[in-house]
Amino acid sequence: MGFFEKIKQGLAKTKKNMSIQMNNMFAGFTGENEEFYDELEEALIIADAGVDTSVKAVENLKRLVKERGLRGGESVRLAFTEVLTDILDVGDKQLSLGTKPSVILMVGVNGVGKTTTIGKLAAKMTAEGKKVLLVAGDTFRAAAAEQLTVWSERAGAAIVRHEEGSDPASVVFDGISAAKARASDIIIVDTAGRLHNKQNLMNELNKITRIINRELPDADKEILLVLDATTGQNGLIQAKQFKETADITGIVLTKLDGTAKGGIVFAIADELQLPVKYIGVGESVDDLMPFEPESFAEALLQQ
Ligand SMILES: Nc1nc2c(ncn2[C@@H]2O[C@H](COP(=O)(O)OP(=O)(O)OP(=O)(O)O)[C@@H](O)[C@H]2O)c(=O)[nH]1
Ligand SMILES: [Mg+2]
Repeated sequence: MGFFEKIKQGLAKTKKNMSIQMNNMFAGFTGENEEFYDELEEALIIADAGVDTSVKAVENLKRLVKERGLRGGESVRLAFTEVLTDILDVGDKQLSLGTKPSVILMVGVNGVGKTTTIGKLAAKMTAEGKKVLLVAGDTFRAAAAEQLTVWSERAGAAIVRHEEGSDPASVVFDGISAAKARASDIIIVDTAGRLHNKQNLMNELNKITRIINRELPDADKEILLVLDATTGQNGLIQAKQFKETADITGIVLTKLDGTAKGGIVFAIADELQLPVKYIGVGESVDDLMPFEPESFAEALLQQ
């Protein structure tokens, strides 16, 4: 399956939710028509794009339609693709990992898909010839390190793990030492999504970040916040909390395949002004895709 087809398939539920009406709407577009714009706004809100972002998108479309004197439904659909692409086009979508080693720290609440995403990313990177080392920084549950070990084998990546209950920061310290000794290219650190309470979790993340900055002051670092698209607007609240504690450099939005609320990606980009760097469209190893605003908007609006 091609890249574009895969995004479309990943968005099938969202498309079904919003675009059946939308395609008819574009086809029926006849120029100045408030009802058309109201319905478009509603379709976005239904897909969880958030009220502010939906209103803004439709306002921007109205302006383009007027400026360019657009008439036909197809030209309006293309203009809307442009508007949505603009909203999604925030910051740097590439991972910035130039140094050897460089570090990816994966954070997010429990169950969002951190460990799975690490597995998928590690597989991509080892396939590109990179030496990847995984660090099992989720020491809260024994099963977490087990799960990461399975992924490390699948991906052909090394792993550093300690026993359940040990200090996550010390696993990270050992992981960094091992990466230096083995000349690894990329260190990917898994973290716990659930601790005894939220403050605990944030303190732990702080400790981990301090160790990374101390041991690798000059290394390129990405702190990726993983959000589960099926939780919709809840993900936004989580993101705001994490943003207060950590210097999040990008978002991975998982489980788009499992939701009709894929419009959340617009709210994330627009309200948080953080770049979405990857999207998860399934559970298997090749179900992680680099996020491309234009392809995403196209896939959403194309029949
Ligand atoms: N359908 C679908 N399922 C996914 C995707 N990403 C992850 N999952 C599933 O979501 C579940 C949770 O994933 P994990 O990777 O264990 O999540 P986690 O954030 O590491 O969870 P904790 O370790 O408990 O904090 C698993 O069953 C994954 O297979 C995705 O893009 N699509
Ligand atoms: Mg996990």
